[in-house]
Amino acid sequence: MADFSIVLGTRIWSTWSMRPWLVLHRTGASFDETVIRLRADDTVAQVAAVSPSGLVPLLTDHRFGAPIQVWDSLAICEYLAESFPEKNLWPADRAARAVARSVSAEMHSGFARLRHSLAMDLFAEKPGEGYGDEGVAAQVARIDAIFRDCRARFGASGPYLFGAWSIADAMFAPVASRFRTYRPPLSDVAAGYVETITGDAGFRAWEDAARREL
Ligand SMILES: N[C@@H](CCC(=O)N[C@@H](CS)C(=O)NCC(=O)O)C(=O)O
Repeated sequence: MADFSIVLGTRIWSTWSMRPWLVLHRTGASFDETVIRLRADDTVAQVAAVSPSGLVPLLTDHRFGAPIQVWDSLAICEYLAESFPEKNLWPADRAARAVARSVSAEMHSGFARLRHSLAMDLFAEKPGEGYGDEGVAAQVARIDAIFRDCRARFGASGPYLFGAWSIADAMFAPVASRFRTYRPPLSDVAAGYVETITGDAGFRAWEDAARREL
């Protein structure tokens, strides 16, 4: 048996699945995965049968005898950071880590209008759609400001928000996908960061697996 198993939702749509999957993939740990089809007649029943929260993703750690279950995307990311300290899944520097946790939590709990109007649709091209909806431009501007601020203050050592890849990049990967699909106006820094994330090996591995699901 693999060390971990993870239950995901349909890859082209499930932003909450993509985030912890990218982190798990980055650890190099062995894992099995199950994908539940979202937006189907039996989705609610299928998810309820396996997940305490009635939502995916769900991670199970099989390394310690009795299986340890972790649900909710950010909790899974934190659990993996704790499990693999040598992978530096959060930035090593305290000040950078504080900001990385803050922007990750801000992503996790916020941006409802962007999530609704610019829903992830991994391979779609819908330039201009949704940007005019109420509140979307302001949320795009806030994310652009996060990208510019993190890259300027912490990004000198590499192409990611905090230089080296971190959980913060996984948290914003679905946003990069949305920006590629809907093409809202972005600063050069934000547009460059979107290219970095959508060209990343982990992101491409997610896309390859998504193609096999279609
Ligand atoms: N706060 C949760 C949100 C999880 C969530 O909303 N998952 C959706 C799929 S992306 C789900 O399970 N939906 C169940 C359904 O559609 O019945 C997290 O961060 O993991």
